[in-house]
Amino acid sequence: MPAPVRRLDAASTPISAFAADVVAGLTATPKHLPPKYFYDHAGSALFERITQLPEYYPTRCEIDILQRRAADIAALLPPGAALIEFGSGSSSKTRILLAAAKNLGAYAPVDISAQFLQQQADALHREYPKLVVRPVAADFSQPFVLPDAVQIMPRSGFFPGSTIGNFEPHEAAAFLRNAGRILGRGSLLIIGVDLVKDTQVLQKAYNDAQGVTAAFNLNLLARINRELGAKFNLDGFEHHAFFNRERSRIEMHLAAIKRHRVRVCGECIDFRAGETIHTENSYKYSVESFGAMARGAGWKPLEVWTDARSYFSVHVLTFG
Ligand code: SAH
Ligand code: AVI
Repeated sequence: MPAPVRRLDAASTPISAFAADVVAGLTATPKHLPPKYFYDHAGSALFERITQLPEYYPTRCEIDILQRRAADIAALLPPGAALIEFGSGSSSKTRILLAAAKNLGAYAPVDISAQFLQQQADALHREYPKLVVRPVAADFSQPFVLPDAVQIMPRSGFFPGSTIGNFEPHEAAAFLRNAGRILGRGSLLIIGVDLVKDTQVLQKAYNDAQGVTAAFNLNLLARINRELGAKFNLDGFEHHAFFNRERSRIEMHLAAIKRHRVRVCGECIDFRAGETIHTENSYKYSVESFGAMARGAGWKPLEVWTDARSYFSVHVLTFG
């Protein structure tokens, strides 16, 4: 019987790094904040609600592709491989692969949301008691170390959700190169990538009728209040999300309704009426543009599948 899930002992982002990034982003012009800070425990729970929304098509489309292709993916995974998942969240898509790939050696979910990760890893271990589960609380945009147990196994990567789209394109290419180094020559990466489509469909997905995406966006200010003792009035900001076709990205912003000042970590931050904090980009690719980026980062495309409407794509890549 393998050892139970190992406890995570540290938050993946030290408060001081969070404070420094918040002050740097809010004193810059235009104001911006890194989207990785959406994901404290409350943010992870809100993201799970987003995945259930009727307007948020990416999750349903990707699940459909993975369910149809699970056997093909399982056949490509080397026996005894460790599956390393980047940005695992609730690991719900992983369960589709685990049901098809019976001979995996281990599962290492990597996520910045440390407490949520621990809960999800514990739940997964209860469902799959024979699977070695080794959660890693880390920022995957920085160097991090894989657990010893998976270092000695062949490694395959899983990066669903189109989280790659939250990187700037040059950061996405750097991430892919680094993932190749972590996973090793000849390794596989199964990666979900959201596709360019009708503007209305895109904009609805980020402006849902129930306001869950707005709450997810505003949670960033709530988190700054909770962890850094700021006093943002959440009612003083509006959620804005729109498709910037020139840059091929959904932009999310928080717009100040009126002119005001907030103190954050000893700094006075002034807002003009209508001024925004740019909180997230979600880049949308074509199958070809993503393939070209992956090739430029040292990955060879092996397979690519889309859903019936070509809303979403799942690429299988091999490194080196
Ligand atoms: N894979 C899941 C969750 C996607 S949401 C799905 O497809 O539904 C994005 C996930 O990536 C969140 O769980 C978030 O906590 C994690 N994440 C975002 N930025 C991260 C970073 N820089 N390092 C590690 N994890 C990150
Ligand atoms: C995690 N990521 C791919 C989501 C996206 O669609 O860009 C985050 C999100 N932001 C708003 N809704 C969902």
